[in-house]
Amino acid sequence: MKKKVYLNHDGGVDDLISLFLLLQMEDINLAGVGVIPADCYLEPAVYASRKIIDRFGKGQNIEVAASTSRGKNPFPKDWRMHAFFVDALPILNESGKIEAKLAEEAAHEHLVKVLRKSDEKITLVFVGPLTDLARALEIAPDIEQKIEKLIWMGGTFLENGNVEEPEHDGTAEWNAFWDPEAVKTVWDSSIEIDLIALESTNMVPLTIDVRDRWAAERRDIGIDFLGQCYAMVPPLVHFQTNSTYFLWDVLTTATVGKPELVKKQEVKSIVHPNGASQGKTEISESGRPVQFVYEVNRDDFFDYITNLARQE
Ligand code: AGV
Ligand code: CA
Repeated sequence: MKKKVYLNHDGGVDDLISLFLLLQMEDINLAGVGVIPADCYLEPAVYASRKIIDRFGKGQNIEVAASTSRGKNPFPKDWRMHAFFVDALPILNESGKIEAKLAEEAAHEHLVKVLRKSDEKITLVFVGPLTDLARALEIAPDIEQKIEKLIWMGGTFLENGNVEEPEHDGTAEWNAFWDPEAVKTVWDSSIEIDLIALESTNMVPLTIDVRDRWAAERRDIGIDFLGQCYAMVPPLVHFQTNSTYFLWDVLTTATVGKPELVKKQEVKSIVHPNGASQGKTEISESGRPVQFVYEVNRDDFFDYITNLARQE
Protein backbone atom coordinates (compact mmCIF):
# COMPACT_ATOMS: atom_id res chain seq x y z
CA MET A 1 0.00 0.00 0.00
CA LYS A 2 1.12 3.54 -0.71
CA LYS A 3 2.14 5.79 2.16
CA LYS A 4 -0.16 8.83 2.45
CA VAL A 5 1.67 12.12 2.91
CA TYR A 6 0.70 15.77 3.40
CA LEU A 7 3.35 18.41 2.58
CA ASN A 8 3.49 21.90 4.10
CA HIS A 9 6.31 24.01 2.66
CA ASP A 10 7.49 27.60 2.55
CA GLY A 11 8.39 28.14 -1.08
CA GLY A 12 12.20 28.07 -1.03
CA VAL A 13 14.14 26.37 -3.81
CA ASP A 14 14.55 23.23 -1.71
CA ASP A 15 10.88 23.35 -0.65
CA LEU A 16 9.71 23.38 -4.27
CA ILE A 17 12.21 20.64 -5.21
CA SER A 18 10.83 18.63 -2.28
CA LEU A 19 7.37 18.85 -3.82
CA PHE A 20 8.77 17.83 -7.19
CA LEU A 21 10.53 14.79 -5.70
CA LEU A 22 7.54 13.67 -3.62
CA LEU A 23 5.53 13.62 -6.85
CA GLN A 24 8.10 11.24 -8.35
CA MET A 25 8.01 8.71 -5.49
CA GLU A 26 6.02 5.69 -6.64
CA ASP A 27 5.03 4.43 -3.20
CA ILE A 28 3.83 7.85 -1.96
CA ASN A 29 0.30 9.19 -2.26
CA LEU A 30 0.43 12.98 -1.82
CA ALA A 31 -2.86 13.96 -0.16
CA GLY A 32 -2.43 17.72 -0.22
CA VAL A 33 -0.02 20.66 -0.10
CA GLY A 34 0.00 23.75 2.12
CA VAL A 35 2.15 26.80 1.40
CA ILE A 36 3.18 29.21 4.14
CA PRO A 37 4.77 32.63 3.41
CA ALA A 38 7.81 32.26 5.64
CA ASP A 39 10.98 31.87 3.49
CA CYS A 40 9.01 33.03 0.40
CA TYR A 41 6.28 35.29 -0.87
CA LEU A 42 2.95 33.53 -0.95
CA GLU A 43 1.67 34.21 -4.45
CA PRO A 44 4.63 32.94 -6.51
CA ALA A 45 5.11 29.98 -4.14
CA VAL A 46 1.49 28.88 -4.57
CA TYR A 47 1.65 29.34 -8.34
CA ALA A 48 4.95 27.47 -8.60
CA SER A 49 3.53 24.60 -6.52
CA ARG A 50 0.46 24.25 -8.74
CA LYS A 51 2.61 24.41 -11.88
CA ILE A 52 5.00 21.73 -10.55
CA ILE A 53 2.00 19.45 -9.87
CA ASP A 54 0.76 20.07 -13.41
CA ARG A 55 4.13 19.57 -15.10
CA PHE A 56 5.60 16.75 -13.01
CA GLY A 57 2.62 15.25 -11.12
CA LYS A 58 1.74 12.56 -13.69
CA GLY A 59 -1.92 13.53 -13.66
CA GLN A 60 -2.28 13.30 -9.86
CA ASN A 61 -5.11 15.47 -8.59
CA ILE A 62 -3.64 17.42 -5.65
CA GLU A 63 -5.00 20.59 -4.03
CA VAL A 64 -2.73 23.42 -2.94
CA ALA A 65 -3.81 25.55 0.04
CA ALA A 66 -2.46 29.03 0.82
CA SER A 67 -1.62 29.79 4.44
CA THR A 68 -2.92 32.80 6.35
CA SER A 69 -0.21 32.38 9.01
CA ARG A 70 2.26 35.11 9.94
CA GLY A 71 5.48 34.54 11.85
CA LYS A 72 7.12 36.36 14.69
CA ASN A 73 10.51 36.84 13.02
CA PRO A 74 10.47 37.51 9.25
CA PHE A 75 12.93 35.86 6.85
CA PRO A 76 15.41 38.02 4.92
CA LYS A 77 13.79 39.45 1.79
CA ASP A 78 16.54 38.20 -0.56
CA TRP A 79 15.78 34.62 0.39
CA ARG A 80 12.03 35.13 0.08
CA MET A 81 12.49 36.23 -3.55
CA HIS A 82 13.52 32.73 -4.73
CA ALA A 83 9.90 31.62 -5.26
CA PHE A 84 9.51 34.31 -7.94
CA PHE A 85 12.45 32.84 -9.89
CA VAL A 86 11.16 29.26 -9.80
CA ASP A 87 7.64 30.36 -10.70
CA ALA A 88 8.99 32.14 -13.78
CA LEU A 89 10.94 29.17 -15.20
CA PRO A 90 9.88 28.50 -18.80
CA ILE A 91 9.47 24.77 -18.15
CA LEU A 92 6.70 25.55 -15.67
CA ASN A 93 5.02 28.01 -18.01
CA GLU A 94 5.13 26.15 -21.31
CA SER A 95 1.47 25.10 -21.24
CA GLY A 96 0.24 28.63 -20.47
CA LYS A 97 -2.40 27.38 -18.05
CA ILE A 98 -2.73 26.17 -14.47
CA GLU A 99 -4.91 23.13 -13.75
CA ALA A 100 -4.01 22.07 -10.18
CA LYS A 101 -6.73 23.30 -7.84
CA LEU A 102 -6.30 26.05 -5.27
CA ALA A 103 -8.06 24.95 -2.07
CA GLU A 104 -10.83 27.16 -0.71
CA GLU A 105 -9.59 26.75 2.86
CA ALA A 106 -6.58 28.36 4.48
CA ALA A 107 -3.67 25.90 4.78
CA HIS A 108 -4.28 24.98 8.45
CA GLU A 109 -7.99 24.38 7.78
CA HIS A 110 -7.15 22.39 4.67
CA LEU A 111 -4.85 20.18 6.74
CA VAL A 112 -7.71 19.54 9.20
CA LYS A 113 -10.08 18.71 6.34
CA VAL A 114 -7.70 16.28 4.64
CA LEU A 115 -6.87 14.51 7.93
CA ARG A 116 -10.50 14.21 9.03
CA LYS A 117 -11.74 12.76 5.78
CA SER A 118 -8.88 10.25 5.48
CA ASP A 119 -9.55 6.60 6.40
CA GLU A 120 -5.90 5.98 7.13
CA LYS A 121 -3.27 7.87 9.09
CA ILE A 122 -1.23 10.47 7.22
CA THR A 123 2.48 11.29 7.51
CA LEU A 124 3.03 15.05 7.75
CA VAL A 125 6.12 16.49 6.06
CA PHE A 126 6.81 20.06 7.22
CA VAL A 127 9.80 21.77 5.59
CA GLY A 128 9.12 25.26 6.89
CA PRO A 129 7.82 26.63 10.20
CA LEU A 130 5.23 24.64 12.19
CA THR A 131 2.63 27.43 12.40
CA ASP A 132 -0.07 25.78 10.29
CA LEU A 133 0.20 22.53 12.26
CA ALA A 134 0.03 24.41 15.58
CA ARG A 135 -3.06 26.30 14.40
CA ALA A 136 -4.66 23.08 13.12
CA LEU A 137 -4.10 21.41 16.52
CA GLU A 138 -5.63 24.42 18.26
CA ILE A 139 -8.87 24.38 16.23
CA ALA A 140 -9.10 20.56 15.90
CA PRO A 141 -7.26 18.59 18.61
CA ASP A 142 -8.93 15.40 17.30
CA ILE A 143 -6.61 15.33 14.27
CA GLU A 144 -3.75 14.02 16.41
CA GLN A 145 -5.25 10.53 16.06
CA LYS A 146 -5.01 10.79 12.27
CA ILE A 147 -1.34 11.73 12.17
CA GLU A 148 1.03 8.82 11.56
CA LYS A 149 3.98 11.03 12.40
CA LEU A 150 5.52 14.43 11.71
CA ILE A 151 8.75 14.65 9.74
CA TRP A 152 10.10 18.15 10.31
CA MET A 153 13.09 20.05 8.95
CA GLY A 154 13.92 22.34 11.81
CA GLY A 155 15.90 22.95 14.94
CA THR A 156 19.43 22.05 15.94
CA PHE A 157 21.29 20.94 19.05
CA LEU A 158 24.54 22.48 17.82
CA GLU A 159 25.96 25.48 19.65
CA ASN A 160 25.30 27.66 16.60
CA GLY A 161 22.17 27.53 14.46
CA ASN A 162 21.73 29.46 11.20
CA VAL A 163 19.98 32.61 12.47
CA GLU A 164 22.13 35.74 12.37
CA GLU A 165 19.79 38.52 13.44
CA PRO A 166 19.89 41.45 15.87
CA GLU A 167 18.57 40.68 19.36
CA HIS A 168 19.20 36.95 18.94
CA ASP A 169 22.07 34.84 20.27
CA GLY A 170 22.45 32.69 17.13
CA THR A 171 21.49 29.38 18.73
CA ALA A 172 18.33 28.75 16.67
CA GLU A 173 17.52 27.27 13.28
CA TRP A 174 15.41 29.52 11.05
CA ASN A 175 12.20 27.44 10.77
CA ALA A 176 12.02 27.30 14.56
CA PHE A 177 12.96 30.99 14.92
CA TRP A 178 10.20 32.19 12.52
CA ASP A 179 7.55 30.95 14.96
CA PRO A 180 9.03 29.56 18.20
CA GLU A 181 5.63 29.33 19.89
CA ALA A 182 4.33 27.02 17.17
CA VAL A 183 7.24 24.66 17.90
CA LYS A 184 6.23 24.71 21.56
CA THR A 185 2.59 23.88 20.69
CA VAL A 186 3.66 20.93 18.56
CA TRP A 187 6.20 19.79 21.19
CA ASP A 188 3.36 19.78 23.73
CA SER A 189 1.34 17.34 21.58
CA SER A 190 1.90 13.59 21.58
CA ILE A 191 2.62 13.40 17.84
CA GLU A 192 5.66 11.27 16.95
CA ILE A 193 8.39 13.47 15.48
CA ASP A 194 11.31 12.75 13.16
CA LEU A 195 13.66 15.73 13.42
CA ILE A 196 15.90 16.59 10.47
CA ALA A 197 18.00 19.26 12.16
CA LEU A 198 21.11 21.14 11.00
CA GLU A 199 23.39 18.34 12.28
CA SER A 200 22.38 16.22 9.29
CA THR A 201 21.59 18.89 6.69
CA ASN A 202 25.07 20.39 7.24
CA MET A 203 26.37 17.19 5.60
CA VAL A 204 24.58 17.98 2.31
CA PRO A 205 25.69 21.43 1.15
CA LEU A 206 25.08 22.55 -2.43
CA THR A 207 28.52 22.21 -4.05
CA ILE A 208 29.86 22.75 -7.55
CA ASP A 209 30.37 19.04 -8.21
CA VAL A 210 26.67 18.44 -7.54
CA ARG A 211 25.73 21.22 -9.93
CA ASP A 212 28.15 19.89 -12.56
CA ARG A 213 26.61 16.44 -12.34
CA TRP A 214 23.15 17.84 -13.01
CA ALA A 215 24.48 20.07 -15.80
CA ALA A 216 26.03 17.06 -17.55
CA GLU A 217 22.62 15.37 -17.60
CA ARG A 218 20.57 18.42 -18.47
CA ARG A 219 19.07 16.73 -21.50
CA ASP A 220 16.77 14.97 -19.09
CA ILE A 221 13.97 17.42 -18.28
CA GLY A 222 13.72 16.45 -14.60
CA ILE A 223 17.45 16.79 -13.97
CA ASP A 224 17.50 20.07 -15.90
CA PHE A 225 14.75 21.26 -13.54
CA LEU A 226 16.98 20.44 -10.55
CA GLY A 227 19.90 22.25 -12.19
CA GLN A 228 17.85 25.33 -13.09
CA CYS A 229 16.45 25.63 -9.56
CA TYR A 230 19.81 25.19 -7.83
CA ALA A 231 21.37 27.79 -10.17
CA MET A 232 19.39 30.42 -8.23
CA VAL A 233 21.09 29.96 -4.86
CA PRO A 234 24.71 30.28 -3.63
CA PRO A 235 26.77 27.09 -3.33
CA LEU A 236 29.50 26.28 -0.83
CA VAL A 237 32.82 27.16 -2.47
CA HIS A 238 35.58 28.76 -0.38
CA PHE A 239 33.84 29.03 2.97
CA GLN A 240 30.38 28.91 4.48
CA THR A 241 28.41 32.16 4.78
CA ASN A 242 24.94 32.84 6.14
CA SER A 243 23.60 32.57 2.57
CA THR A 244 25.26 29.26 1.65
CA TYR A 245 22.63 26.80 0.49
CA PHE A 246 22.17 23.28 1.84
CA LEU A 247 19.70 20.62 0.73
CA TRP A 248 17.84 20.94 4.04
CA ASP A 249 14.30 20.15 2.89
CA VAL A 250 15.30 17.76 0.14
CA LEU A 251 17.11 15.56 2.67
CA THR A 252 13.98 15.66 4.80
CA THR A 253 11.79 14.60 1.88
CA ALA A 254 14.27 11.94 0.79
CA THR A 255 13.93 10.24 4.19
CA VAL A 256 10.23 9.73 3.40
CA GLY A 257 11.00 7.73 0.27
CA LYS A 258 14.20 6.09 1.52
CA PRO A 259 14.56 5.97 5.34
CA GLU A 260 17.85 4.01 5.08
CA LEU A 261 19.64 7.18 3.96
CA VAL A 262 19.85 8.42 7.55
CA LYS A 263 20.51 7.26 11.10
CA LYS A 264 18.21 8.31 13.93
CA GLN A 265 18.32 8.19 17.69
CA GLU A 266 15.78 9.17 20.32
CA VAL A 267 16.59 12.30 22.31
CA LYS A 268 14.49 14.44 24.63
CA SER A 269 14.24 18.11 23.81
CA ILE A 270 12.66 21.40 24.83
CA VAL A 271 12.27 24.62 22.85
CA HIS A 272 12.80 28.19 23.99
CA PRO A 273 9.58 30.05 23.07
CA ASN A 274 10.89 33.59 23.63
CA GLY A 275 13.82 35.76 24.61
CA ALA A 276 17.31 36.03 23.09
CA SER A 277 17.45 32.25 22.43
CA GLN A 278 13.94 32.03 20.97
CA GLY A 279 13.58 29.06 18.65
CA LYS A 280 16.51 27.25 20.24
CA THR A 281 15.91 23.52 20.61
CA GLU A 282 17.84 21.96 23.45
CA ILE A 283 18.45 18.46 24.78
CA SER A 284 16.86 18.12 28.20
CA GLU A 285 15.71 15.22 30.35
CA SER A 286 12.48 17.12 31.01
CA GLY A 287 11.80 17.44 27.29
CA ARG A 288 9.68 15.45 24.86
CA PRO A 289 11.09 12.60 22.77
CA VAL A 290 12.02 13.15 19.11
CA GLN A 291 13.68 10.82 16.62
CA PHE A 292 16.74 12.89 15.84
CA VAL A 293 18.59 12.38 12.53
CA TYR A 294 22.32 12.59 13.30
CA GLU A 295 23.90 11.09 10.21
CA VAL A 296 23.30 10.87 6.46
CA ASN A 297 24.87 8.82 3.70
CA ARG A 298 25.76 11.78 1.49
CA ASP A 299 26.60 9.91 -1.74
CA ASP A 300 23.54 7.66 -1.57
CA PHE A 301 21.41 10.73 -0.93
CA PHE A 302 22.60 12.58 -4.06
CA ASP A 303 22.28 9.40 -6.15
CA TYR A 304 18.76 8.86 -4.86
CA ILE A 305 17.44 12.35 -5.62
CA THR A 306 19.15 12.49 -9.03
CA ASN A 307 17.63 9.14 -10.03
CA LEU A 308 14.22 10.20 -8.73
CA ALA A 309 14.33 13.39 -10.76
CA ARG A 310 15.14 11.59 -14.02
CA GLN A 311 12.10 11.56 -16.30
CA GLU A 312 13.30 9.14 -19.00
O1 AGV B 1 16.90 26.68 7.95
C1 AGV B 1 16.66 25.96 6.82
C2 AGV B 1 15.31 26.27 6.17
C3 AGV B 1 14.92 25.16 5.20
O2 AGV B 1 13.55 24.79 5.37
N1 AGV B 1 15.23 27.50 5.32
C4 AGV B 1 15.75 27.08 4.01
C5 AGV B 1 15.20 25.68 3.80
O3 AGV B 1 14.06 25.74 2.97
C6 AGV B 1 15.71 28.76 5.84
C7 AGV B 1 17.13 29.18 5.47
C8 AGV B 1 18.26 29.09 6.26
N2 AGV B 1 19.34 29.59 5.58
C9 AGV B 1 18.90 29.98 4.34
C10 AGV B 1 17.51 29.73 4.25
C11 AGV B 1 19.56 30.53 3.19
N3 AGV B 1 20.88 30.76 3.18
N4 AGV B 1 18.83 30.78 2.10
C12 AGV B 1 17.50 30.55 2.09
N5 AGV B 1 16.82 30.02 3.13
CA1 CA C 1 11.85 25.46 3.78
